Amino acid sequence: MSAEHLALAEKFQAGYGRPCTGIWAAPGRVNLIGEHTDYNGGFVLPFALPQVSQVAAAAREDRMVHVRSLLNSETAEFSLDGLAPGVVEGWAAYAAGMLWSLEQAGHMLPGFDLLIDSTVPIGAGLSSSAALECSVGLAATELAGVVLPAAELARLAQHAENDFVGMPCGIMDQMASVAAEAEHALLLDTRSMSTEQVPFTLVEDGLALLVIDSLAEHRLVDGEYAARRAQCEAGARMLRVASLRELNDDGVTPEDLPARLSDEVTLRRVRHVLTENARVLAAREALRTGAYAQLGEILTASHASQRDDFEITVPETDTLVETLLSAPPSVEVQPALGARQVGGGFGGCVIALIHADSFDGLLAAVQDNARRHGFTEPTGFLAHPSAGARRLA
Ligand code: GAF
Repeated sequence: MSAEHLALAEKFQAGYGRPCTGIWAAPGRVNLIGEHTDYNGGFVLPFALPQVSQVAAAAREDRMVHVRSLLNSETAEFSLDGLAPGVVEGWAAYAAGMLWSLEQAGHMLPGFDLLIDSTVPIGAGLSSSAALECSVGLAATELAGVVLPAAELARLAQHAENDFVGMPCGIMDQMASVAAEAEHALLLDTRSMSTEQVPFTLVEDGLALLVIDSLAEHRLVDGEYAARRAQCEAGARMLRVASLRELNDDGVTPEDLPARLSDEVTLRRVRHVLTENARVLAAREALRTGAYAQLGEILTASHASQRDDFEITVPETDTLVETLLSAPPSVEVQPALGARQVGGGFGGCVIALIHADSFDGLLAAVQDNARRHGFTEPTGFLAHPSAGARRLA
């Protein structure tokens, strides 16, 4: 057991007065591309971060669940009997919702003692909540002797978030957390649920994927995400398709849309989804062939579409993207090849495809620029495609 896992196991022992049975982890994710396509039956291309939610766990003899977080030192206690949406709220709802969802699907569980820790930045659009759900789901199923395919665990985690927490998300984050592989991005067709592991190693080409947290407020359990989803569903109804993805299958082009949609806002929302699906497939091709300049352009086009058509960017993230793309080339710093806001929107993180040796210079440039705009100074790190959910000890 690594020193870090040992420390978590010791804290479990100290808090619960008995040893944990094991430690499980599930990662946060960066979505390389494919934003707001997952609930439209479309394509996404996320990869898993090394940052994970970890849970030390042991089953109990009764049906009580004790869940404690090292992030805020809070403990929630509830019984699996009578567990229903609204009974547990706040951060613990993600853990409770996962257990509720498993039981709803017919998997009887014992009670648990759970100790949670996480290195996934919270509220940054990097799926800290999916990581929490999936780590708890993995621990609970293994301790209960329930064997589930990864996609089913992801579906139940999504069900927890949709119907227990009340966030109408798609399935991308949970699938990335359970099914991603190291050194790969995960191409997911959210309609068929088929997956393809796309090799994603930039290191040998001297490139890197920079993640910058704008630290602009990012809240998904609010009306805007649900409003976008409702607008997409309304667009699909107007176009008489089961999901907007069908437009891609039918070879519909953005130029075809004005004749078929009279409402201007709906047209722009639909155009984002249509073009974003095409960008995901183009990005996969660019990764396959090592066409990184093209990949950069695709990422930047995704940002423009999120800003102009889907209207989910904020001044902080727009400024970050502009700064990353326009940093004057110098001996030390080359501008990013492409950049975009990532995740549900309205703040959170921006990713950029960069020359690895420009990391320090670009980070300094965006921090400096944010200060001048009166924005919170952003933080940044290089993201390495990492493994999906797993047992650690
Ligand atoms: C959030 C949701 F949880 C995902 O399902 C997805 O829709 C994403 O926003 C936008 O692409 O992360």
